[in-house]
Amino acid sequence: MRIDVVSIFPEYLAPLELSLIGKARQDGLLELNVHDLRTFTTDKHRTVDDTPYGGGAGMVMKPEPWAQALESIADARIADSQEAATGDSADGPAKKPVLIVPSPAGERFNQALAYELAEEEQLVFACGRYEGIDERFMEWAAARFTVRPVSLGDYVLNGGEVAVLAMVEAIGRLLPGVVGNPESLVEESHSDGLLEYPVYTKPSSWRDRDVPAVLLSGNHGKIAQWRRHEQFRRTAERRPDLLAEFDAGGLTRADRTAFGELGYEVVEGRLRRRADSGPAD
Ligand code: JB8
Repeated sequence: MRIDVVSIFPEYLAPLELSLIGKARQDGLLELNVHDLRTFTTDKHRTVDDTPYGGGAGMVMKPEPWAQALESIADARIADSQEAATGDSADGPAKKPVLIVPSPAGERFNQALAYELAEEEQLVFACGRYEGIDERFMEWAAARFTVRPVSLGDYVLNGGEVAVLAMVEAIGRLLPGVVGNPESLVEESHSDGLLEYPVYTKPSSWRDRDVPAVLLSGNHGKIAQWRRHEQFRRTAERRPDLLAEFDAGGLTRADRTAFGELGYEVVEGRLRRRADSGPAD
């Protein structure tokens, strides 16, 4: 996969040199380039922002430096892959790269979107600052890229950089060969639409607190069922919103009983809070 990030604070992306993602880059599993938006300005002051039409607080990012930056990235891609200026290769017309624009007004980022984006050949991230980027740049970019405004969560950052760090890590660890033991990807929170079960390590008794006896029993069937039901309990307690999306079609009778004790019933393959089960939180 190739990832390009454009930002007025390229140093903000320095952590992508470290740890798992840094290793993936060294190993050639991920090509990641960070570009300084100001190198695509032409005025003496390297201006990237201006006042908003219609008035209001703050500044808006000018569209032209962004268009220059993305044209240079698109040209580099064609040169790299030896494609003709038509964008056609031996495999037919090239697929549009995905342009991800972090924004509190975007669709929510989640594990499903991370898996979807991990399938792409090229991702470009445009880190806005101030009040965001002139909307005409989005319209211009839509002809060349699949544009996806994406939000990390319902809170406001000062710019897109921190969101890009999170998204590149979430996507990068799903690329083949990046995580040493791919089995750790199937046993983690959100991999099956539920939160993860609690984990314990030695000693078996610590400051008068014992590890749940079932985990020391050696009964692997009982352990699996206990863990599954802990996932249900935690998800119902902390993230009931996830249960509304959960596919309840494959639940066993024991699973349904466990959900029954948590105040849920299965209706048409979906979990629903029972009318008589009291407040959810
Ligand atoms: C200016 O909260 B955010 C976010 C906030 C931003 C910009 C981009 C993303 C640009 N403020 O995800």
